[in-house]
Amino acid sequence: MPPSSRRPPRAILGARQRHSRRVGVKLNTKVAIIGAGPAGLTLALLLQRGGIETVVLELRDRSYVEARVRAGLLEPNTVELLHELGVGERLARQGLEHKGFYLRRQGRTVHLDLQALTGRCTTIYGQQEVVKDLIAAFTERGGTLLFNVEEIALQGISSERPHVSFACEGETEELACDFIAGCDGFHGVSRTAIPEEVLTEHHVPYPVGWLGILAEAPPATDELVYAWHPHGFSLYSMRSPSISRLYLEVPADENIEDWSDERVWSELQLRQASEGHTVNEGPIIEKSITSMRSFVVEPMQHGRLFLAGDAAHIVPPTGAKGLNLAVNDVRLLARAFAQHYETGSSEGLDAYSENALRRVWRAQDFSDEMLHLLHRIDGDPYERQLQLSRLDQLERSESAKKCFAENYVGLPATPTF
Ligand code: FAS
Ligand code: PHB
Repeated sequence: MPPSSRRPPRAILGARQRHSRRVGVKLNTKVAIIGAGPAGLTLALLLQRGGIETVVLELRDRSYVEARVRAGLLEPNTVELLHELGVGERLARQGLEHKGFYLRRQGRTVHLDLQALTGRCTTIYGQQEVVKDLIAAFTERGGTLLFNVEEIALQGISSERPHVSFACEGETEELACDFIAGCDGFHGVSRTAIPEEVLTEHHVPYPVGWLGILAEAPPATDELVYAWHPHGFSLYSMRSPSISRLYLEVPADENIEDWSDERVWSELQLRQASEGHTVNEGPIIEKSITSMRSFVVEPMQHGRLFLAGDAAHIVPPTGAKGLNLAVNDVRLLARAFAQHYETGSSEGLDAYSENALRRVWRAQDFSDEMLHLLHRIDGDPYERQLQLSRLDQLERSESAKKCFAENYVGLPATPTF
């Protein structure tokens, strides 16, 4: 399908008619999904597989959504679900399966063997590749996905028949539905549709950020390297045998202009240094600073609006949990919708928020632990010594390694967790 132009291709219009009977200006569906990121698209495919109609509304155009560089590490639960949905072919071919990762401090490198400790592995496969695979499968299977949608507004979320008004192609439309899934990320509109007094917001901004680069350089390591250094944290990751992805801890208010490519490489060489190890350098094709925060909103549901992914929670990317949590949320939500349409029971829907939050808080705790284990933050000498002691314990203690590894790969998925 051609990248989206301002006028949605006939197919989508056709699909729109097919999946929504136009009644006057009203469109109808069962579940309106706001946002075509990993959460919204995975939910759309899960419901499509169960024969539950959806319409996905996305603010940006297709090429933008498919080019956005973000996550890169997939938990085994996520990989299993993508295969289950029949969108794992390219992932199987191009994904890099990692049996473990390295922890480095003061030139000393320890390998955590995830497979030996948990029986499971992680996979490196770029988020934008996941999004491409999900969009292709959903639209090829006849799904309704509208890009360039503006002025989205949610109404009647506490009523039996909520609806979403939006503008597309300069036309104002109204989409009536049974349920709305707010998968529009941290800056989306869904969460704001819930009355403030209903929600509890937990927000922890961190005084550090990550300067991330994508470089055309073959990774000089077979698995990820998380490095502790007096100057601050660094991470050696990758996207393919020819593309490296690297991160440097910087102060939260750092200005990217102050970081020439030379300065980035020399700081990475310093922080990642270890006997016989250097960082392979090459042309930097993407360079950005990501702020760090922890955010959780409770509950993740109000009336017939259900939040999933970054719309409800943000974790610092240290533990690589964001995308994996988004997929876990919609795995639980899709089960609950299927139960509702098959049996009329709302048991799963009523328990969705509590079930999803159980894994969200686990990931929050682990991501916060990894951040405080490896980042310089304010450089407090006492805290730095505690970090080195924790890293030393991770080298010596099998039970510490096992607990860390279990959190890193993510505990197996269950119907309620
Ligand atoms: P997303 O933000 O991905 O998607 C929301 C969608 O909604 C977007 O397409 C947006 O355009 C759309 N939208 C927004 N407002 C809208 C509106 N009003 N109307 C319609 N649509 C709207 N996570 C990991 O698991 N592993 C990692 O390695 C990792 N690394 C990261 C590195 C960086 C630099 C960053 C920034 C994040 C990283 N993350 C990582 C976290 C990240 O990947 C998110 O958790 C993930 O994108 C969440 O997916 P969604 O909830 O679908 O939200
Ligand atoms: C990434 O490759 O983007 C990545 C990997 C592991 C992390 C965070 C980010 O912990």
